[in-house]
Amino acid sequence: MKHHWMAWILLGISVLGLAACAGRSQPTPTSTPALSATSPVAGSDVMELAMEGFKKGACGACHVIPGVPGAQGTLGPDLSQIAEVAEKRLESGEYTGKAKSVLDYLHEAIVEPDAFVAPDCNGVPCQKGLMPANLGALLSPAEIEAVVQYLYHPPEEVAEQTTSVPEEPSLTGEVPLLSEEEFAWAKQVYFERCAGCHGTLRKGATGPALTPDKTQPKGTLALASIIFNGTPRGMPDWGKQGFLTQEQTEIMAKFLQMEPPAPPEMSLEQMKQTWKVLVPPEQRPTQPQTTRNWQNYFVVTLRDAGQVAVIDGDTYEVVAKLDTGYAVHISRMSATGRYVYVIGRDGRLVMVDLWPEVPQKVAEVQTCYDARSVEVSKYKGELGDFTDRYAIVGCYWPPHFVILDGQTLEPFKIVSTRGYTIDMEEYHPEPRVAAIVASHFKPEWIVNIKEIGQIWLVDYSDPHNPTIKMIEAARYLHDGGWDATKRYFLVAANQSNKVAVVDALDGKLVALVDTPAVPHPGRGANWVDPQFGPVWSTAHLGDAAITTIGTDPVGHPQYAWKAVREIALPGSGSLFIKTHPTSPWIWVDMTLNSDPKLARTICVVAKSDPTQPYKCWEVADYGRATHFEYNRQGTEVWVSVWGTADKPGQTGEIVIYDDRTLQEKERIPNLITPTGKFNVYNTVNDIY
Ligand code: DHE
Repeated sequence: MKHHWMAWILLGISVLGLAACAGRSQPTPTSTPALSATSPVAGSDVMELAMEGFKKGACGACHVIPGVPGAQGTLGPDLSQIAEVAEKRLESGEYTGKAKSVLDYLHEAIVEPDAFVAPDCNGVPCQKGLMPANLGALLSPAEIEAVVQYLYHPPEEVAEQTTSVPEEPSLTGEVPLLSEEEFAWAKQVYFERCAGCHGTLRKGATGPALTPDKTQPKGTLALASIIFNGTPRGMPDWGKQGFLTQEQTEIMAKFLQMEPPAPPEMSLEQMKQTWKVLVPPEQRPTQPQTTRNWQNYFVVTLRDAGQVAVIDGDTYEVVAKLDTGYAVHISRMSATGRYVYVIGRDGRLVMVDLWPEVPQKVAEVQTCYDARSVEVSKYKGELGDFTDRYAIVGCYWPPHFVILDGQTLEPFKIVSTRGYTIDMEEYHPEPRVAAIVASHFKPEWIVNIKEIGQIWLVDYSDPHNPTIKMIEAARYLHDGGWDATKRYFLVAANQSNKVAVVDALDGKLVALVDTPAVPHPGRGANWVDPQFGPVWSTAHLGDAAITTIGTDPVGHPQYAWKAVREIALPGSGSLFIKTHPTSPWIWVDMTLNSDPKLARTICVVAKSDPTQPYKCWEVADYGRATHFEYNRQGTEVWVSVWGTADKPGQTGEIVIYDDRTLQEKERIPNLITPTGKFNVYNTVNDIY
């Protein structure tokens, strides 16, 4: 059914003839987009017009289209054999749009893309709204017709190309211009919304690289559409969520095609200028002043308020709200549980003392411009008592970690993480520090260096002169937690679709486990599977599944460090999973799912029958459901409803469930964008 290119041009004069020749269904007379002899398009113009149409529509940014330079996109369906695919769909009855023929189908897909959304976009369901709805207006009728023809019957030499022969994307050389004001605005928005996933220098991590060689071939239209609509693999829909207007997404799209500006470095001296001891150690209480059950406090991130709330887990009262860093990210407790260390995305570390009647900030310091992780020294044993002695902050920019005094937050040691990737041994200017955990076996922190794929064991017994063992794992290390014995640390290498397992006792990598797309465990969930014994589970941003990995090399060696079970979920976009040793359930969210209903839906899986979710339900009628935490007793689960800071009544709340009956017990309303919640006792003891 393949034709020489010249023949294709000639046939372009009458697609009706071609349709018959190809044996495909013919377009209906009323809606046919086909060319005719009287069409304004004829002969070799067809190819040119098709190419112009593909370029204007930036189709190659999302699709593989043989013969179109740079068309290697994977967000939309592969269009190499779209006519055959369309024909099968029309015949099978799975198609639900209005087209009666393949040509109609192709035409409809361009001018009315949401009339039928294809079921498969490279392994994930295609997403409504992602394909720009304005192509019908943007392309001339003749261009649309030419594109339809091209896809219907690509010229022979093109049709023979396979998708396994990637074409080099070509730079357009046309860098869009922004005014100074627009550039400054876009730079700030990029830092606030995009740098976390794509990197400050845009070299990619949780999200793909966005350097000009990648973005220019996509062009403004396609980039803006992705920014506005999000993608099924976890890119948020900033336009649909109301964070960016159509015009603003275009400014962002243009910014992304320009060279990324590099932010400044930060010295120890600069950090010290921001350092404040608000209550010196000698003026702090020597025993708890409060009669509250402070070990059952929940420290709750109020993301967009730049605060944490300390909430009494017995009475549900908000005991204190304390100002912290910008877009505050996580909290970790000191080994004794008395102090909370809160890290903001702006690198500001705040230390809170939970012993006064009302919890109080006692010190703060800024350690970088962009940070995500903080941990403390926890080791107590033959080598000394390091509890509450040191803290460590992991930074995204500058790429370094900082060791601080655990009582005063005085920073005293900076270690750069710049280095070479484990796979290509290529220099990387921005290897960011992801999860950090403190070993229970040695005075060591396990520090995950995202972009180069190394897990560093940092010995803090002589913290001015730390020794570091660099373990090769996999690129894009992100978040993770201990197994139930706390000997093995499991960390997601998210864009590598792997979980790395480190033995903290022997100080070595024991496994790299393959998983579905973009594992995202938070700290994961430890439980005992009826078939496979002790396991640890992760959810996924890019796949609708929970992956379960065997963690018992002694009792169940045949399953150890293998993905033994996959549990299907109603959607992807999961961020967190949680359980408790005494609970019958595993709880999981789908926070970043592009369907608003799924984004606020949570599921529980029964440990006794882990083949499928036992129950899924929406926790609110707005916002996104995210992150779980148990109370100290392990009888309640707290879930955040992450709302919108400036929408009164819908800013966010915490919903509390009875963990045995799954019945709702209480709501703590009107919190500003609550996300992570950290119970003092559970965080100190790594219970999850
Ligand atoms: Fe997080 C953990 C990084 C977005 C809430 N997040 C982590 C960790 C890292 C990380 C490296 C592990 C820390 C550790 O254990 O030491 N997070 C990032 C990002 O780079 C990312 C993807 C994008 C960004 O721009 O920051 C990102 N994170 C988010 C959110 O949007 C969340 C949902 C809400 C928010 O804060 O904006 C969010 N991340 C959390 C939470 C944890 C976390 C609650 C800790 C989970 C736990 O139970 O330990």
